[in-house]
Amino acid sequence: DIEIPEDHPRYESLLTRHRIEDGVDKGITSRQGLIAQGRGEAFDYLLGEQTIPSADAAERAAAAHLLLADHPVLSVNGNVAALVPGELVELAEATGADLEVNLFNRTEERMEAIVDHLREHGAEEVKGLTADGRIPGLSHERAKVDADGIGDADVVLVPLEDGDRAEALAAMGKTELVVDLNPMSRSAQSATVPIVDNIIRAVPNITRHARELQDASREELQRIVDEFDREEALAAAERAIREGGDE
Ligand code: PTJ
Repeated sequence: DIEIPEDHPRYESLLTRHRIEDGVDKGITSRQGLIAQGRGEAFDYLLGEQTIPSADAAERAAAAHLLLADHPVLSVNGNVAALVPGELVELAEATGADLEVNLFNRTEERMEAIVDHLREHGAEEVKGLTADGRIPGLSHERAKVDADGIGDADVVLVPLEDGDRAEALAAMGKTELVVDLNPMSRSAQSATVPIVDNIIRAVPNITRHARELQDASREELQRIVDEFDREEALAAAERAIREGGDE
């Protein structure tokens, strides 16, 4: 492991980058994942590497959606598995959601490496290997899901998703919670709840909100869901990026 001094001004960013490199070495993250990470870092830098208030509101709305759902699923790709494996297991526990590995560049080796990695971080059941369901409108490999996982879900958290798949999932009528640092990406634009924040800050913050809302009534959760304004959240994020970190 490399040593990064904790007082380094960009400590978090360097640690994140190292986790992605490690993910590639372990066969978890794809090489394209490195490019995706670089793109994300640029937006995060412009946001001031912080959770802006509209992102916090989106994370609270996402927590409310997950708690209200009949069958919530957290979709895991190679970047997310490298960056926040333990944090995803905690979010799944806090909301009763399933974890499903779902890859854009699907290979059996990487599927299995990610399932093992999540188990090492405390996950019990991890879906995705059965692949007996399909997302309509996508080419074969990219369409594969578990019929009793994402196939059956009413609410799906899809972090760092490719735009085509985000749109195809939305077209299936699923409530999509998207984490993406680029508010102009098609994924963020097609989301029910676009969360413009780094996945390493977003997932723990959704969990914190979910724990806080554990005893909330369905009416209260529904009110949080209804009050969230996706257009305003996207506009606020774009303003923050253009104006340098402040909404
Ligand atoms: O592991 P696989 O095969 O499923 O592939 C995963 C990647 C991410 C390679 C694949 O989904 C892909 O190519 O995604 P894109 O089209 O590059 O989109 C990734 C989006 O996530 C971009 O808009 C980035 O800005 C954003 N992003 C990258 N890193 C982060 C991020 N958003 C939040 N947190 C990050 N750490």
